[in-house]
Amino acid sequence: CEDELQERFRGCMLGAVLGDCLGGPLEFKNGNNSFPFSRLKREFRLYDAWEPERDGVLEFTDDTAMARQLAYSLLETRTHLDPRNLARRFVDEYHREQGRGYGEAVTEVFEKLHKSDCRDPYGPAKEQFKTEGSFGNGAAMRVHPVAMFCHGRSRTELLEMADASARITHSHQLGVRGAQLQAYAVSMALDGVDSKAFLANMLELVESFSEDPKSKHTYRYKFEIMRKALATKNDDLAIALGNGVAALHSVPSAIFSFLRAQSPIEQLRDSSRFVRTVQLAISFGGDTDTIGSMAGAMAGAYYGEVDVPENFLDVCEGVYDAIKQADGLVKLVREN
Ligand code: 8NA
Ligand code: MG
Ligand code: MG
Ligand code: MG
Repeated sequence: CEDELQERFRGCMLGAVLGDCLGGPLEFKNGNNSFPFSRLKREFRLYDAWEPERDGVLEFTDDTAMARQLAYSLLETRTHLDPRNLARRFVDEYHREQGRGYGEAVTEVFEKLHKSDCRDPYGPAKEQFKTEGSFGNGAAMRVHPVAMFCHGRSRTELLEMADASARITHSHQLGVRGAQLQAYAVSMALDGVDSKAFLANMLELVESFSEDPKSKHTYRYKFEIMRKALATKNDDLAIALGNGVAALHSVPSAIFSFLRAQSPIEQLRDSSRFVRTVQLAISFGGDTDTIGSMAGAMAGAYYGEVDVPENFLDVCEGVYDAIKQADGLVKLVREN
């Protein structure tokens, strides 16, 4: 494909949907434990012989449901993020399809936003968990459209928009920082930044969280584990990095999967680079759809649509909408 931007934007949107759909069936299916690669290979072999008429489709979950609304909101407002527009979209989407597997607490935010007609789009999220706010990964899992929208803009703008999109549902700093880290990671993947500079930049961003020592120290700790594991080619990091629904215990795991899978993994040697990223991410176990989706967004952005095997387009729900949204965002970025 001669249009590199379109290639990367499509890869990003597709990668997120596929990671969500492919990770969905395994979400917490081994308790909090990881999966051996052999299990992933077995699972993925089913998809090679998939027949939609017989096998149906793997449905996307809340991760994609919310990312789609974020993309649609940006495509509608065009020049900026309008928090009330986005809040309304999240609420309407939730009421249309409540069974998408939303986090247990975030539905309270939707109900309160609905009752107040989203007058204060940030108000209800601040009341979560006795006003502590949610530190779940729900703000990070949907943030990749922000990275696409901010392509070519400054990092400050990117981080501000990630923050503004996050706080509609997540006001805990660890949840907001998770969204900013994921947005920055996707943005660097879209720019094709190599793994060494990528990791150095991520660490530099974490060090800049100086007003927020808890996020700085906890995320820094994760990146230090990651750096050592990448140097030793250690793949088994589910316990050290985490696989849970907290942003702190899933965003670093997705970033690790993206970086580690840039080098060959012996047991996944038959998979393309994109596929082995998603397989490694899902092998973490626990919150597999979300770790898979976040890693998929990065890998798709980095390798492009060309690296996404075509057979998955028949397996997963929502892929054609994802392609259309990516094309809309390409057009928007070129106009802005
Ligand atoms: P959320 O805001 O409800 O947070 C998710 C969970 O994290 C909460 O239900 C709590 O258990 C915990 N949590 C968050 N903040 C705090 C806090 N301050 N104190 C104590 N506990 C806290 O929803 P979200 O949007 O962040 O959740 C995203 C995740 O939930 C994704 O993985 C998504 O796929 C979904 N998910 C759904 C299911 C399901 O079967 N319905 C299972 C796992 C994950
Ligand atoms: Mg192409
Ligand atoms: Mg989900
Ligand atoms: Mg999940």
